[in-house]
Amino acid sequence: MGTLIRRGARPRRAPGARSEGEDVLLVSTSANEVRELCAGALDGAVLSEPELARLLSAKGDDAHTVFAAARQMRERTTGDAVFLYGFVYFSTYCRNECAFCFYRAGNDESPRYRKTADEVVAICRGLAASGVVLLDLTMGEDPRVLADGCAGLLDLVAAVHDGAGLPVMVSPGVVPDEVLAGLRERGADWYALYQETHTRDLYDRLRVGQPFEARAAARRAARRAGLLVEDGLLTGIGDSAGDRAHSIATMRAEGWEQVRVMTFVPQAGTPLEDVTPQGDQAELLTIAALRLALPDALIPASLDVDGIRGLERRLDAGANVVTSIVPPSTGLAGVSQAELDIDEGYRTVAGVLPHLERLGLRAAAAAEYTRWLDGARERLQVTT
Ligand code: SAM
Ligand code: MD0
Ligand code: SF4
Repeated sequence: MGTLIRRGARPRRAPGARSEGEDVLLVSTSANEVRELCAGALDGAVLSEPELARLLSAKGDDAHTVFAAARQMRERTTGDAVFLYGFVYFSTYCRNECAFCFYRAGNDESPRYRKTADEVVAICRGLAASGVVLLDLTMGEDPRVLADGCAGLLDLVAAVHDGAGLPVMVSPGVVPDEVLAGLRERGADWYALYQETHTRDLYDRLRVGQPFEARAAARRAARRAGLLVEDGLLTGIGDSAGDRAHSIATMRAEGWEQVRVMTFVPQAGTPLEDVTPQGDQAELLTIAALRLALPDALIPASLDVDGIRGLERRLDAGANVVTSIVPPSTGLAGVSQAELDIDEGYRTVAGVLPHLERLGLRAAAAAEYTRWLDGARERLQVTT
């Protein structure tokens, strides 16, 4: 991996003795370093983990330099197009005990429901008519849906694929390799499975009782089955800039087609409910660093963290997808914000469009998204 900065050439601060003049020098050194790293990334340099961590620690004007570079990178790949994804959390039952999740098995406070296939297809048709370009079918690890070789899930994907006429993403948790192949056969395009962190000991505290390797292996199996893959991380759960840099480098090495980051939202009734919520600066810098490290990847701005008011910040950081568009009045929940902005109708295509317009961006049409998918599959064939 290339190192952009010749570290020996940088001015050094004498320990304990910092004059006013040196402060100025330090500030401009830091600004120069961030600018140099961003320029290097835009020139095609592969940033090392320490360099990514440096970008992730940028503050004030330096952070704005990183966001501006990320926007420039996005402009080169998907231009002003933004892909809007519909989100259907069709079963909130789960057998797992993820420490961060509202829907962990032991939590009595979360709403539990399971939609029928007919209900899901009707919701998906409505979402398609509203202008989304993809349908993300998400579930807790619901034993009923996973029974009999995941028959319920496979049938549902076929019904949505045939009935709604849009690309489909499936977010079912870890499923066996043959089920991944079955999902592809029934028309699924994407498999989403987030590691949350690629730092093993932190992972073990978050995804309690779920082997680290099994999750990583499921994504690779999905790719072999012909699915495009999304990985992602959580921030604000005890991760450092170094951990985030490691996640970015790991996801870059795998070359996933979509990568995401979400800020942890503390949930009632869970072991992490009293964690002090972090602002979203770490998430925004991670979006930007992801954009610089994986220029071709789709990167979501999720409405599921801070609702519609957080959207423009995430797009300004280099995201080119809006996720967690949920139709109002259907009884559907979000994952980390179960209710925020849903029944108000802000998490809809109509709610999102004015924000895109203000930023000089536009919602891509379904045909444009299909072309993006075709291009991604072609790139995959060249590299694997
Ligand atoms: N049950 C499946 C699984 O866990 O893979 C599918 C659901 S998955 C799409 C839910 C994702 O939402 C998690 O992987 C995590 O990244 C995010 N999430 C869950 N709880 C969250 C919280 N409290 N704050 C922020 N993000 C959260
Ligand atoms: C989102 N609530 O996009 C959804 C979810 C699952 N593939 C995505 C985390 O924010
Ligand atoms: Fe279940 Fe997914 Fe929540 Fe973990 S993150 S408890 S697997 S719904």
